[in-house]
Amino acid sequence: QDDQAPGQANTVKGGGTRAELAKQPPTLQNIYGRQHLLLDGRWNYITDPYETGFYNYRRQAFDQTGNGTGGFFDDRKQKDKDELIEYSFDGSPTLAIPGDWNSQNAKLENYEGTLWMRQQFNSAPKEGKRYFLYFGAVNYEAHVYLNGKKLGSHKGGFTPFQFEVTGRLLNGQNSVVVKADNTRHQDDIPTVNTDWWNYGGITRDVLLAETPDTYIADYQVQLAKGDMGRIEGYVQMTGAQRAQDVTISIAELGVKTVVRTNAEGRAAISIALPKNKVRYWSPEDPKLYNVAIAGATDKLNDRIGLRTIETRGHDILLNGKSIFLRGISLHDENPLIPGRLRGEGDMRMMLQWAKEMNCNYVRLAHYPHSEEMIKLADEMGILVWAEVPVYWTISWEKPEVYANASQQLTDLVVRDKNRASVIIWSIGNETPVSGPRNVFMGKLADTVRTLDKTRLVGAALEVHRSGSVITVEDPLADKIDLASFNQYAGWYWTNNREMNNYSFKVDYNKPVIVTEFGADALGGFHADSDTRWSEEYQDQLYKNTFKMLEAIPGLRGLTPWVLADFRSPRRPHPVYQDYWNRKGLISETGKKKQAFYTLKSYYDQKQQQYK
Ligand code: GCB
Repeated sequence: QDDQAPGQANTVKGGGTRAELAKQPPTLQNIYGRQHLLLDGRWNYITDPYETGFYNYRRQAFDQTGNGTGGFFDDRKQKDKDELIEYSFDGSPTLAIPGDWNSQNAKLENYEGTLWMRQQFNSAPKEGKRYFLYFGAVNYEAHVYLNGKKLGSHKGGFTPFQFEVTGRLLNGQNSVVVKADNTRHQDDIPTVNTDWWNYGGITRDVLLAETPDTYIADYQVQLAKGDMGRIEGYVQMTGAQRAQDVTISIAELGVKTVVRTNAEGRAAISIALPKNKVRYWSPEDPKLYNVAIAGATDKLNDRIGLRTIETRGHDILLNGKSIFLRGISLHDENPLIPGRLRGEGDMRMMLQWAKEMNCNYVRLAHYPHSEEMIKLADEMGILVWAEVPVYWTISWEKPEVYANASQQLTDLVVRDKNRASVIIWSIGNETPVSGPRNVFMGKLADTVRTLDKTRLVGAALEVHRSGSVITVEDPLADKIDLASFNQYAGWYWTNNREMNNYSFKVDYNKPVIVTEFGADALGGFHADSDTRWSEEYQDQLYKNTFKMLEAIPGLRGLTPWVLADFRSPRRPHPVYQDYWNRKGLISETGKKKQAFYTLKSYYDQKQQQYK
């Protein structure tokens, strides 16, 4: 082999440099509402544990040394019979995208590293249109190339990102290549240690979106905080003609407002709603209105629910009325065909299970779930706690780690801010109290409030025991809107008999939300209620927990852990776990465990109480 000469900075068609590429406009609001081509389907892939397709043998990155030099992103095909090329996407196996790789090939079940994926598609780019390559999520680090040219990279496994590809699409066949790497690192978000499977790959939709030259980049259309009579928000245009008139209308309500965007393309929106006409969004009546946003150069439609959410003392007020959050936690994972939820069918199954338990609320743990899931929650009338993977022991003191967490939180809020179902932004789970952690989490709380003033801010805190009293002592509790915590009495400490000697003391004048409790039960394993892993043990633990929780005056909701069994590398017990976390109320074969019905009847009572 030859040494590769260190090349110059990679310039892209149209003269843009990588630095310019970094200044991409924010991800498109309402991606599914746009003209688009789905690039889902079968993608060819190459497993590359040594990153041979990314670095030359001197460990220099090919995309730094110039194009056409050996990187797999070149997607080269042998032309002459004496030509040496040691890879080929043609003839390589395929994966269904969206989809994690771990669950599609037994050899990849535990794979953590680099996989290259390629899709070919046809396009006929039009004059005067702009094009964006949009990824719903890639876990964890993605490098993206179009027709051999690097578009950029992205870190974070659960949030969307995009690259503008105007001027770079070929008329005819195009090749998009993604290098995805799900290697865990201490300084990532999440960090090395999680209780869930590290599913790698392109786990959500890939879209090629088309917009006019000047387009609606972003908007917010939601009720003003605590004001059921007024919509407040903004619209953001991007492009040469960004100062223009934009009309926002809700025909069904007879509402129409025209705003003029300023030189930055932005205009505030404030719309008075007609009295006594609005059907407010709620789990009982998940009414969505067609909202049309139309400028001179672009128009978009969205379906938006109108509701307010506030707290007053211990109460959570939805549209001014006190509610109880009858919830359940869930992962973005299908227990029946293990792997990430692949699409609407899988998602509907999960939310439907929650509804069968009489839930009006879900905690989408422990990272942003897909945009489709949130839209389904809007449609099905399920309130949502949305979270970022600031989980357990993050590197609290590193600015770049904070920047990553804050970016993921920002991307989540940007994406879902028009969804009525989302009522709580959670900034993390079970993060251990310390000075640096308090600063980090406190900043996240401030950040999320600057991004969205209308929703509640939560975090799953931890409890402490002193004698037989369980308390929450966490300075972060002062910065958030809820006294929200996980607790595992009867499972990680004490047992079904002893847990009854404990009681809660939660001294916050805020709604108390128990974000987790639970016990593992192997579906179909029956024994007495003192026998660990049995359905009876889990069921008894739920009954004991309800008794304890009922004594908390401010209790306004719970999301037991967890809706369905899910895979976890941390759960090796050969008989009871087999690398599954068994705290599901539904087993990996879809069978409801006893505690499912116990929780349902508790929720039936709560529903009556809060009628
Ligand atoms: C927790 C975590 C959750 C785990 C669960 C468990 O506290 O928040 O991610 O899966 O406990 O089963 O231990």
